[in-house]
Amino acid sequence: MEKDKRPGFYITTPIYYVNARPHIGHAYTTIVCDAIARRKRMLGFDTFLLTGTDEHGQKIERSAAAAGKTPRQFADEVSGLFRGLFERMNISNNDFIRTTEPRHERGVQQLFRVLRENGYIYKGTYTGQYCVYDEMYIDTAEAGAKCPECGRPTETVSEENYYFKLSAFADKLLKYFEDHPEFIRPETRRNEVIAFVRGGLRDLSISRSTFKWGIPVPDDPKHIVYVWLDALSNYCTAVGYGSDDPGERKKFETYWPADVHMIGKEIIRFHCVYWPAFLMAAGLPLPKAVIAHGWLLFEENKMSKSRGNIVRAETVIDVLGNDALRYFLLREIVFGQDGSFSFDAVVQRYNSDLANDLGNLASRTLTMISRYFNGSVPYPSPTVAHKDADDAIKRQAQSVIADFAQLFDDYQFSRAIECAWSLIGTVNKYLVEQEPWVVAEKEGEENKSRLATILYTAAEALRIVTALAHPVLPESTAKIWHQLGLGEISRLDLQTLQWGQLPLGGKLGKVEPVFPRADKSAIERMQTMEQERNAPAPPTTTPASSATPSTATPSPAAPSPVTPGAAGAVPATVAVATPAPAGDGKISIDDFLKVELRVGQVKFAEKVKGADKLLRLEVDIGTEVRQLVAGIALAYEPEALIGRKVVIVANLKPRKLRGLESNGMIVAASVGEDGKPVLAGFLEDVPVGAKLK
Ligand code: ME8
Repeated sequence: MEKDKRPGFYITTPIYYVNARPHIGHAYTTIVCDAIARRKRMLGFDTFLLTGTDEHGQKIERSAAAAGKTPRQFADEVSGLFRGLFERMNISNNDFIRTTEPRHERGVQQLFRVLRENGYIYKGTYTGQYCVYDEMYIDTAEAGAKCPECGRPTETVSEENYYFKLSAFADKLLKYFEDHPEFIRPETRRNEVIAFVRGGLRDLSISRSTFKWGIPVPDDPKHIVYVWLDALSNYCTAVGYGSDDPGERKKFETYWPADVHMIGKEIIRFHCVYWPAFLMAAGLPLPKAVIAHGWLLFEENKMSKSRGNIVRAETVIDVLGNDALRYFLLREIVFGQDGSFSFDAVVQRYNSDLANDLGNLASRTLTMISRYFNGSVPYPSPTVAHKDADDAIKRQAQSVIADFAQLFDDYQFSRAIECAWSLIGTVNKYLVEQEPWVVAEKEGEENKSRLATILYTAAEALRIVTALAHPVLPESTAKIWHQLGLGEISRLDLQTLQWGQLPLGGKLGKVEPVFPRADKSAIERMQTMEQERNAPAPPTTTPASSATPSTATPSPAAPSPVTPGAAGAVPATVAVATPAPAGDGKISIDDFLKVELRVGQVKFAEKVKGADKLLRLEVDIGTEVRQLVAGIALAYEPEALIGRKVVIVANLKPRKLRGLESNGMIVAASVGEDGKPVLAGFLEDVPVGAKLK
């Protein structure tokens, strides 16, 4: 086979932990990489997009145990959820690596051997703190200290380990950062990493010996390889590192070093200090860039499985489609910074930018060409019916092609999209001003020519915007491309894109609306889907603990392949018992006392219209009567609740559900396979308003 002459481009997402199911944060990084990869392919690069799952380590071992599964069963299930989601999202990854695959395990052992042979590994004893949640050694912390990254309690470990001579790399790393200013982006992260390295590097323990779920250290299988050395190696093992197969070796030569490792900002140290040091020690080239983006926030906090404030990508996709989610994340979030996610904002963006701007431009332009020119792209008139306004569109389109490229390739996705949409705005305005529908009513050749010019101009601008937006909106732009009569959009060569390539006389495809408007109910539908998916609690996790009513602290170790504990995500429905927090599973009494639990009495109860699982309750809590919306309708008839004493979490922020304000949570156990809620109560009589402590 002849060698592929195209330039290569290798981009990676982080590999995601399988301790809980995917959420929009994971979808975000993956979508960003997918959009970049699609554009690179359209520019003629031999592009390789890698994603996958990180399946070893103490966190996963514990999560699996809590779910009553073997680590492998557990990892298979959750990894399958990630893979399934990415397929559904139409992610164009070339491979999906799992760290439990033999090809990866072989590669990690190979790397370990090379590091040892090169003299960078020695045996020692680590006694110090470890954060299981971050899978990170905190060797500066005292016993009992909290993790400086996540605030969870660290655990003291004392074990014989293999150490990596990280301290030998401080100067080399600093020199590398200086010589390659483009290695870490954005600049703020680069400065952070430089400051960290300047502060001094200690040798790093790279094996564990007190648990089993990992890759055995070669020639010393009592030890397993530290999960971050294991995980980071995926970027090499996925493209053939450690394989004897000539085809795989060739692949490694072709794609390594990676062009971009895309990550969230919280894992920058692993990627910009440990990983380059491992690679230097192994004599392998370093990736060309590590790009750290900000966090998606939901209700002002980082969206994370441990907080329980997650939103699933499927919810948005079910209601508005893949492209709506992609568009929102790339347009609304300023890449590199933290940005808020809300259902209202997604629907607003969808309606204004997709349904209104792009959707309108496509449907009115193509419908008029169908109506007035029998569905064939009309010939613009170069002379008689030509106006300055037409030239202005052409000029803007040419500069948008250049500006979009510059902004997008500089990771300024939001500005790149804004730039393309400025052309849509201009053309929509042009149509309003040129009034082709009025021109069409007039007799004579000149008017016919004028109409042809206007519609050609609009269609050509539409073609250009569609081509540029394809990496962002792969599904809908493919439809518009077909409607323009242009066939498969993926075959387009973006490098040669310019004004004037729309074939004259070309026959349009069937014209259909691409972005049906979303009405207000879309927001409610998404909110309800999230609530219903969250509450009741997951049945498959810890049946033993689910019998005990609790205040539903979402657990960092919440090991559910289904959903972490409900209440963190839906503070207004029903508090259900969830597994204990990670670490040593303890919270302080002060933490507990922050939760105000009170006895309340149900005064009124009714079903919430259109929501099978929700009841609206009015509950007397001694000082006032509160309205609550609770997800208990499948387990309790409203009438049966009136007069009943219940336990309420009284100091939660109010929240709207189905348009109703909910002021607090009702406490229930989650029982059985389907997590049926069972309300907490008392055997003795208790006064309304009494506090629980
Ligand atoms: O850290 N906003 O896996 P992980 C934006 N296995 N991005 C988010 C996000 C949020 N709220 N939440 C998650 C790990 N992400 C390791 C990585 S790589 C060799 C090993 C995205 O499951 C973001 O990319 O905790 C973040 O870095 C990654 O998911 C963390 O996923």
